[in-house]
Amino acid sequence: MPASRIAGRAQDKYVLGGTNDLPELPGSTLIPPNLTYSPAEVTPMKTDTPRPIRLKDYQPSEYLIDKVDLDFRLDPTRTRVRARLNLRPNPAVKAHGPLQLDGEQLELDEIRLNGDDLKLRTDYDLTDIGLTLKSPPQKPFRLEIVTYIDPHTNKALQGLYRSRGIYCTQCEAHGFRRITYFLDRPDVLSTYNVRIEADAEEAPVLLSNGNPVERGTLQRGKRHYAIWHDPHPKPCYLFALVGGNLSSIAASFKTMSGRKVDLRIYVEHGKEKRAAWAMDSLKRSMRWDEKRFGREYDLDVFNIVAVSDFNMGAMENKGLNIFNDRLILASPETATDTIFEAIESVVAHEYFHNWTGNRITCRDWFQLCLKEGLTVYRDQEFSGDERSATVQRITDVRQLKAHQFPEDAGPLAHSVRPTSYIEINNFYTATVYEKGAELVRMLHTILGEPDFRAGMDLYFDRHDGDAATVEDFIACFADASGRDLSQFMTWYEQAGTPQLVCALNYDKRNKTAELKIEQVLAATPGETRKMPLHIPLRLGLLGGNGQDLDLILDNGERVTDGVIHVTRRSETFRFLDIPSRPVPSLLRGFSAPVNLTLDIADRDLEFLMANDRDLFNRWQAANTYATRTLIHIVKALKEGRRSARGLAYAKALGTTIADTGLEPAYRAELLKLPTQADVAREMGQDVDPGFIHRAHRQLSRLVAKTLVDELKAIYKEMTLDAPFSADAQSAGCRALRNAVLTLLVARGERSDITLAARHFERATNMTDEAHALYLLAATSGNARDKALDRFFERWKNDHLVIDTWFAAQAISPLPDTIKRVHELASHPLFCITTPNKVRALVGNFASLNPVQFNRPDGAGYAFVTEQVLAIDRFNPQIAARILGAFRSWRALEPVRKRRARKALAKVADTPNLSRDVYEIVSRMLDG
Ligand code: 0A1
Ligand code: ZN
Repeated sequence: MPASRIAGRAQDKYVLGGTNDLPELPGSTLIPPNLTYSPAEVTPMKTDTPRPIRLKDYQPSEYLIDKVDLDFRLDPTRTRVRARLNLRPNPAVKAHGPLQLDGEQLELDEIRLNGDDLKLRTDYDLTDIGLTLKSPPQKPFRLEIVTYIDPHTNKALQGLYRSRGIYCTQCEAHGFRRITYFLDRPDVLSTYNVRIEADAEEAPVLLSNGNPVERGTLQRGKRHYAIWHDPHPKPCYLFALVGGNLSSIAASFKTMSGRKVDLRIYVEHGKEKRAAWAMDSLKRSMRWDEKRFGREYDLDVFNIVAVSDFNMGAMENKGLNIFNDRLILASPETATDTIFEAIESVVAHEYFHNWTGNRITCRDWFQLCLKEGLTVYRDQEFSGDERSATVQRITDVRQLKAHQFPEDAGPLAHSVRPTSYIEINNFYTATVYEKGAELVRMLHTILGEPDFRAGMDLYFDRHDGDAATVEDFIACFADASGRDLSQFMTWYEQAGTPQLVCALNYDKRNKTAELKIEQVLAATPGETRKMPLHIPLRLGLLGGNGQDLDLILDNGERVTDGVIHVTRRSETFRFLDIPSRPVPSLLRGFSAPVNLTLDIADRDLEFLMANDRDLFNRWQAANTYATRTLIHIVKALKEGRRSARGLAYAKALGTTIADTGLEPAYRAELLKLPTQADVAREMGQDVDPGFIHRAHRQLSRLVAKTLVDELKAIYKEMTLDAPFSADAQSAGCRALRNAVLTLLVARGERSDITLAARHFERATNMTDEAHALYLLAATSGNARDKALDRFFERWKNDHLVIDTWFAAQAISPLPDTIKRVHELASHPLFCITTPNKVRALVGNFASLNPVQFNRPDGAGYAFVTEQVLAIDRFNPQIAARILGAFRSWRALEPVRKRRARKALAKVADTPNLSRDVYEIVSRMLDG
């Protein structure tokens, strides 16, 4: 399994991490201390069956908080938080009842209203989910609340917690309620003043959102404080605080209007050099947003902090982004090219949120795609501009299909804008992020660049400072372009991947080609009736010598930009003046997130692989051909036959990759066969991962044997002497060489293993080293053990790099992997409370090792569910996410399906599940 499959997983880029840490706690299934303490006067809520929250029940807040003053006294186990809130009844709401503030895991110490102490039960009530002020004043008032919190015990990593001694916060979506009692909802926007006081030695760096105002020392330098002011009203999920002993690198940026912004990235001492690429990426992102979207940065400083314990990839807190350190720290020796790319795109993503998410935020959490889909679209465009747009599109589509398509086809399917949830943390999904981005991309395709840009400008203008909805967003494009986008809204409301069934018929006599298109919209959980969608279909018809024919419809219209608009369930487009039978190139650039069905002959795919001027579709033709071949081999294996298929595909592939006019990164994409998961997804039912694995090996070997001379020549040609550079060109050469190595190792000759071992030994960068390690870890024999031992010895003191060692063993298809993952779960460097470690071992095993996770004996399922239940006791968000690996269980063949159901049922029957795991497992079993 190539390294890129590990690190570049789509939504994981933003929402996951993947590497980490010297352990804070040794051992695997060590359960950290119980986190839920109930302060004496709290009435526990009855929370047996969690209740869903529904979009249709949205009501604006009855009260608003205009100004927030926070005063923190940092202490590892007893941090004191004093909040002074300026509240008022919301004039947009008629009736104002009691004030219900959210609050969890808090110890209330003081509460005053306009300076007067309040009395429990007389003036307010307290439960373990909040505080209710019984009769708040019906005019502006001040509330002062003092709470105590325990950052050290907080292993849920929401609210204020400690990561390797650094105090940090994570407030999206509901972390702020673990800091103080508050209206923890995104449509309550406030300005913040924050004072942080701490021990000067323990936390010399004290950061919060906005601009620095003041610093000072106390107790003769033993303690100190910092004051920050954020002038931009924001919801509390964007609040952040960091305190700790950190080092930093600095740079500055001059904005388009000439303002100077101080940029700083904070990292562990000794890691400063590894932050250079992130800083470079930040500066390029800032410039790009000015040029492409006219968006300028709006504070005097922009800070980024890298921490080791983080549930997701990174977080866009206003002026103070907090990152999983895996997505900041990179040097050629320690990080793969995939990580370099991920850093570039996630740094950009978080920065772009400043406008799409922060200046304009979401009215409620159902609108999550408003900020996430749009921001992913923006970061994909940035990466495409910085690198090869075609290769970027190929990798984005691969990821979409690998993660979002299975989600949309299984029990966890939901619309891009969901209508109900039990736990919002379960909705940071590929559907909201990646499909959300595809919807914005389709808007661009439908409207064209000028109208799309006008719509974006209008959105920024009209909604700056607002908490907006998807309707608000779409209205801007409708208003700016004069187009009716009402049908387009269905994309946000309807789950499931549409199937686009196409057939092309050529009429020789009339010289016309007729394209029949049908939208098939299968039912998804809770949604049986589906409406037809507006699908922009970019296409070309290729003439005999490979040129694109003019597309003239029978109404006389010329299809100028190659896009036709499918809006009905069933539709026919007739093209005139087609001289001979054309070869269709449909869904160019993947113009819509649909499954295309087209009865196309192998020879036409070969023709497209050689001639399509749309390079995305040239790759797609190769991919379709490979998938088709693999499925054929799987079927033959199931029937106990040998399939002779594959040679024609291998030869066509040889011809295409011989075109040295194509850039190396693109040729690398061509050489990567569809993954086993791709094949499983395409098969859709009665999936037997064992047969798929065998078919995959068979085809890889055939391709390698057929093209061995060409592959060896490419390997040699791509072995560069030049010093390392992270640029796209050099990374492309490494990717091509590594893709070749993958195939050669699949050939399985002793000399190929020796080549991989040499690749490993001589590697001068982590891209090559990790790639060879993954390949060797999947083989049996001495070379494997030697490489794993060498890697361990070299990197055991680097908490990020060592995760590759865990991952390589977790994804090895060898039968003893199950035993090994059990052992590794007790390894001294494994730490169950560190999300990157859990992802490296358990997450990768569950989602990137189809044969061993889906062992027919059920041992893979048992390992994962045991880990999930252990993790659920302290970090429900991570537990639920790992459990998501079961999302396609219903598509499995009967034996495995039974085992998977049993494993899930065992989880469902466990008492005291978190809301997170409860929701995922119930949907998985019901849907
Ligand atoms: N908004 C972040 C992702 C994120 C979401 C939730 C988190 O904690 C529950 C943390 C980060 C992004 O899109 O980058
Ligand atoms: Zn985001």
